[in-house]
Amino acid sequence: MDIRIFDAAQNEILTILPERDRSLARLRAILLAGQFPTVTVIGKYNHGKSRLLNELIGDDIFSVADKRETVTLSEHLKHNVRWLDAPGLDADVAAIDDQYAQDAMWTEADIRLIIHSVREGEFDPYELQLFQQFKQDEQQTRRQSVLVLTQIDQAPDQDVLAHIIDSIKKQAPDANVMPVSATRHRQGLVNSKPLLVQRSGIPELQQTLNGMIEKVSAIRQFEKNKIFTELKSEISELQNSTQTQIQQLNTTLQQQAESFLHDLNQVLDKVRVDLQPILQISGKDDSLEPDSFANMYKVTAGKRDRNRIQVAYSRACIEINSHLVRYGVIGLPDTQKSNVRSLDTVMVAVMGVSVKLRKDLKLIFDEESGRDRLRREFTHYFEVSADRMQLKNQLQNLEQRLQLIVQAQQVTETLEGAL
Ligand SMILES: Nc1nc2c(ncn2[C@@H]2O[C@H](COP(=O)(O)OP(=O)(O)OP(=O)(O)O)[C@@H](O)[C@H]2O)c(=O)[nH]1
Ligand SMILES: [Mg+2]
Repeated sequence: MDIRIFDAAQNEILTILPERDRSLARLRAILLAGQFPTVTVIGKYNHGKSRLLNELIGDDIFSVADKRETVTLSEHLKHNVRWLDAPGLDADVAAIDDQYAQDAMWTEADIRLIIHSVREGEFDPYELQLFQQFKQDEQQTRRQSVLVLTQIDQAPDQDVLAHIIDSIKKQAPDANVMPVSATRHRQGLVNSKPLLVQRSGIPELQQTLNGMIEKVSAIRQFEKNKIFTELKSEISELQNSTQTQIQQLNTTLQQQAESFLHDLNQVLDKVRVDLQPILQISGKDDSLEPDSFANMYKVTAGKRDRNRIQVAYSRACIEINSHLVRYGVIGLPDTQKSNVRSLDTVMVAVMGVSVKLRKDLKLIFDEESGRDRLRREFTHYFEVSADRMQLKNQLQNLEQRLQLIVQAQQVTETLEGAL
């Protein structure tokens, strides 16, 4: 599989499962390593990691020094194995060096050589904690490791050495512990002293490694299956919970709309009943009597009637407004706002400010066409009200997320088929 295809798929999956970055990085490393098992060294600086790798490879490939030496990852392919040298771990190490070390131990390694020099005595708390993390990881991924105790030639005598090894075995009870000396191995080879080579512990380590290397391919398969099984189940859980949220939100939106309309109808019915005494008059309609210059300052029957109509109209509006307020339908949407704040209300937008004539009152509140218009317009403003819009945005976001989840599900399946 082309790595660019993998990377695109990886991004899609990480969009919805960001906490799975390590698993995806591991899949990517397996893909890039191809057929070659990766053996990495892990341990504090100056414990002899690079030198041990050189002995195992049989060549001075990685640079060795009596100071902090390795600062980046370097790899070498030999005997169909990818040997990976990594910087030493330490509390005061630069973040970038440490990232390389982290990549080596968590992402790249098929087999971990956990390196500890007997010169240092037993594990320090940091090493112990790290060791326990590896054990945990081994239980989950089945990746293999060896605890290599280096520089055994530096122990003052056999008793001290045996004591150190013993106490480390107590700290790491189920570890595969192998004591070695790179110096002894090299001296044995250079001076043709097979016994010294034997006593260096390197041939035994090599043998152990060969057995482990044979298992790598099956273990990788196990790792891949496990990662994909987990990814698929997490994605499908996300899908279910998102679908449930969408359903709930849809139900809420629908119930709100139904209850808004139901209550509005009740208010409109009540207003209609309340207005009947004013709408149903027998005889002359005084409101139609025109004002004239002559009675400008007089109280006339026409003025009194029109005043009654205006008051009835205001009452109806107040009644309807209290319904709107209950549903948060108050201000106009931003796009419709004017620069006169007091007029920017849904009430004014739909109802206007005054009604003087009986026929207008009847048209607005009593006739079906008028009532339909009120229902239509108030429902419109209800739908664009702030709370309602917020819920709809939430719904839209969830639907977009669901789409991303479904995409991630598809690419996960494609990846699984291709890897
Ligand atoms: N006596 C003795 N010295 C060793 C042995 N292995 C490594 N050394 C020495 O220990 C020092 C550190 O070795 P390196 O292999 O560079 O150590 P490292 O763990 O790779 O160190 P960093 O790259 O800094 O993390 C060097 O001087 C090595 O020659 C050994 O088995 N015996
Ligand atoms: Mg090194």
